[in-house]
Amino acid sequence: MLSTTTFPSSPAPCYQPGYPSSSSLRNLDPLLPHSSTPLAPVRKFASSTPDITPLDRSTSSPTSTARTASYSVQKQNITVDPSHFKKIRLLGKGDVGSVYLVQNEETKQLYALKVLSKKEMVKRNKIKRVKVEQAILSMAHHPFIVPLHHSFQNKDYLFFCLEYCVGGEFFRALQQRPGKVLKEHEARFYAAEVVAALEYLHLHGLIYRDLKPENILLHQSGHLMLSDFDLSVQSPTIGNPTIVRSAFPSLFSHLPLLDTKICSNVRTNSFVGTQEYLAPEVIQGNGHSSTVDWWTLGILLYEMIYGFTPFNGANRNDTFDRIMTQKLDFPHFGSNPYFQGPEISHQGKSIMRKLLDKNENKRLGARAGASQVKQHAFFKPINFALLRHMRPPIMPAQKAKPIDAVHFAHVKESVSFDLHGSLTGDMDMDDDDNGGDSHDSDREDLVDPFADFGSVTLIRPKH
Ligand code: ISQ
Repeated sequence: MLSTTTFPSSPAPCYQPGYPSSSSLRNLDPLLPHSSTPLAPVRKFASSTPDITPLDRSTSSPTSTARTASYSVQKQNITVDPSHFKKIRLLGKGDVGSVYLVQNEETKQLYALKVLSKKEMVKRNKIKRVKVEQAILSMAHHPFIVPLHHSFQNKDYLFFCLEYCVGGEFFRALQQRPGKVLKEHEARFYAAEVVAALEYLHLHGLIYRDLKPENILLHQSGHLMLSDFDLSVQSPTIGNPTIVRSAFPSLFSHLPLLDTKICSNVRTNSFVGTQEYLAPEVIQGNGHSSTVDWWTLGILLYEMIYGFTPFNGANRNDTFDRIMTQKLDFPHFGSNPYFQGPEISHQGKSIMRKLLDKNENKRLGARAGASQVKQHAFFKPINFALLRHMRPPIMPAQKAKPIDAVHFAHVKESVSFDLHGSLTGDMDMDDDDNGGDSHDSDREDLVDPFADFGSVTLIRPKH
């Protein structure tokens, strides 16, 4: 039995992130209905309609403070445009754009510049999604979320100028480990950082929805950073966190829990995510809530420890079948020649079992959100308040020069994108259809759908 006390005002979570002003985060559209069955045969699925309306970020003064606490992000209307940057190399390509390593010509600071083609976004019905992504990135201020420094646009493209994460994709770092696995204590460290980031997002009424190694970057410090918010969704109303007390305190849960689940108390029907990471309720399509993020954390933890995901099948339907019905199995490490340590602990298996409960209402985190997850015995060795000061298990090679981007795959740029020129250079987009996202783009000529994608500069303290 639980008793619930409403928290009097927004408390500071463990990283004192500062809170969005109520007006900046609450003017969101109601959720839109489910729209994307049948499923398209692609790895990542997205419904054709994003679930939220971008936040109103209009600023009347040259500098405005988006949040109230001392950790607030300050916004400035400094005019930044592509001519301020020199392109160094292509870091990655997606379906509507590319990410370049760029250098600010004046300050010599390196950034990751995400360049999105307006034409492609209109074609794939991603207009609202990109505005939502901008809203989230410019609001977020957390050590494990990639910081946005500037966003701006020109006639053909939208630009997100993001912190450059020298360590590259976590996915690649995992691939390079012997046996493509981490030791349990290493996996625990990264899982804890993910929990901290998800806690922050949930407190702000956001569901991340696309947790996977490909969306995690490694900062120069070795700490991870979540990137890519284009599938995230925000609750139309943000509840205040509450205190939950258990009537039957156990050894590990004698303290009251801060219920952050209530902050992102939203159910959405859109079908998004990456096949192997999809939660059963997402596949079912009857709506899902922030507990999908705890399911994906379970899959991530499993993949970090065992080197593969637990329900991967021969094809999409087989994978979905397994997610819906297959019991969670733990392989024996005897079969992995690279594994030299002890078996996975009882606590390790227990947290994976509880995160991967097919019943979303029984899943770890369903009762009180992140605080409940943090209280699991698996995280006992973790001091969440000091996480960012702990030494990460994988440190990007400190000898390598950041500008050499040694932790990124060499992606060939088939058509050179000219940051300084007329900017009519056509970026090479993948041809895959993203979950039935495409639609007729004739409307594009009538109104500029990106007119309200404002230029913004965020004053960030150095990491
Ligand atoms: C930051 N650093 C390197 C690569 C990136 C890709 C996408 C978003 C941010 C990034």
